[in-house]
Amino acid sequence: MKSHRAWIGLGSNLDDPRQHIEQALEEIDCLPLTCRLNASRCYASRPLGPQDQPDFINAVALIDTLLSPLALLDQLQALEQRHRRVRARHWGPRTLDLDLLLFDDSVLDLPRLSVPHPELTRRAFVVVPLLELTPELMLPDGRHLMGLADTLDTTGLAPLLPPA
Ligand code: PH2
Ligand code: MG
Ligand code: MG
Repeated sequence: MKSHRAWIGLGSNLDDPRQHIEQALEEIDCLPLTCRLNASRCYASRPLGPQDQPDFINAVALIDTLLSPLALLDQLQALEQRHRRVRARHWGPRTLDLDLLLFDDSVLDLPRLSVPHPELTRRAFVVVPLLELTPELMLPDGRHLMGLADTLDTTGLAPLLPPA
């Protein structure tokens, strides 16, 4: 069976966000048929969207998996549920958001899942940790992610020190 490389974006801005992210990184490593190869540092970031919500903690994980994209999505959504995520407001606060950013060189446009993540290249809190993990990363359309990073506003994005 062929294994796949996938990049997952993590975000949290409720109930001790750093703890949600650190725990989710461990849980991702324990998903079936999956191992986590690497993770970026955690970053503090200003909210994109509604401003009357706390700052986010964001990170990106790189995994190796035998799961299909939709099976992986099911696992990620189950993990969000375990963190008691409530889907209330669009782009509103959340305990844990897990976004499938990239899956090999796949381009998918399914009712439940678009890959690459449609907002990926517009979000500094995704692009900066992605580049930290994979500086040479090329998108399925052949563009180098590094070349896009210069165009992004990184105000309010700051790496955190590793946990003690
Ligand atoms: N996620 C959102 C909306 N806004 N802002 C930041 N800084 N980080 C996020 O992860 C984020 C956001 C919806 O997914
Ligand atoms: Mg998201
Ligand atoms: Mg999401």
